[in-house]
Amino acid sequence: MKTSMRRNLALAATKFLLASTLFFTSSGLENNVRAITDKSPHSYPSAIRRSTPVQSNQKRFEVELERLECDHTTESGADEVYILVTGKNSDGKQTFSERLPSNHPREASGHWDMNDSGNAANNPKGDSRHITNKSLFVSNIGDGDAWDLVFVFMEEDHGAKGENVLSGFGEAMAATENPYAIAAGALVTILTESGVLELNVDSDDVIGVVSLHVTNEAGKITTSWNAVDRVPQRFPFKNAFQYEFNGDGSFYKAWINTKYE
Ligand SMILES: [Ca+2]
Ligand SMILES: [Ca+2]
Ligand SMILES: [Ca+2]
Repeated sequence: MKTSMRRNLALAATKFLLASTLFFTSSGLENNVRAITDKSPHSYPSAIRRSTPVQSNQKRFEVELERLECDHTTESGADEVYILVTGKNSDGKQTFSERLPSNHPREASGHWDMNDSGNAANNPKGDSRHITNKSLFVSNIGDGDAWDLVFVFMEEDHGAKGENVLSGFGEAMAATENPYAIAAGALVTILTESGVLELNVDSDDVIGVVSLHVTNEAGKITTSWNAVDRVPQRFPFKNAFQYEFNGDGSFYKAWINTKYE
């Protein structure tokens, strides 16, 4: 993507962020808080997967990508989709950075091949229209603690092969005062300075970015979601949102939910 186009997109996304923050304050937060306190068994279809044993003053919390659907690719042929998850705990000690499906840039194991035709899901031998049930984050949250997390949906082109840009990206995000409220332009700057994105080459593309602030107050888990970049629409869904992403000419839908025990 050209620098000028990137700048225009960043500007548009910043404007959108302002608008979505207003939307969020007026209605999204209420919807979300109501959703997370719904403890009906049907809200938690699968067990929470990865974490250390939960202590009495903690809650085990998971963010799950229930489904990602490709309705328009960034390029002709399949998109190579991966997700960067990064964040920090309010305790000032714990940080988190992970690339899904694995931290192997420009290798088959480091992305999902997704396409906007057909209806295949989780296709191990070809393109998938949908990928489902991906655990994006799991942690035990202590009473009084909070996590700020950012989920960057990416499409791989000629990103740095074999270079570990993830740690630099994670460190820069952890050094950000409030990752949950990061502006679209500031995020693109961090992606560029850490080497995830490179200017003036056929670099990887940003599909869409959302962030999450989750707190544990005396056992009550509260989530707040923010549409950071390239998110034209979102709708309440279960305990989180259905997001639309349109970065770099694409159109994706992501259904994300949260659960705790
Ligand atoms: Ca691309
Ligand atoms: Ca491709
Ligand atoms: Ca590609």
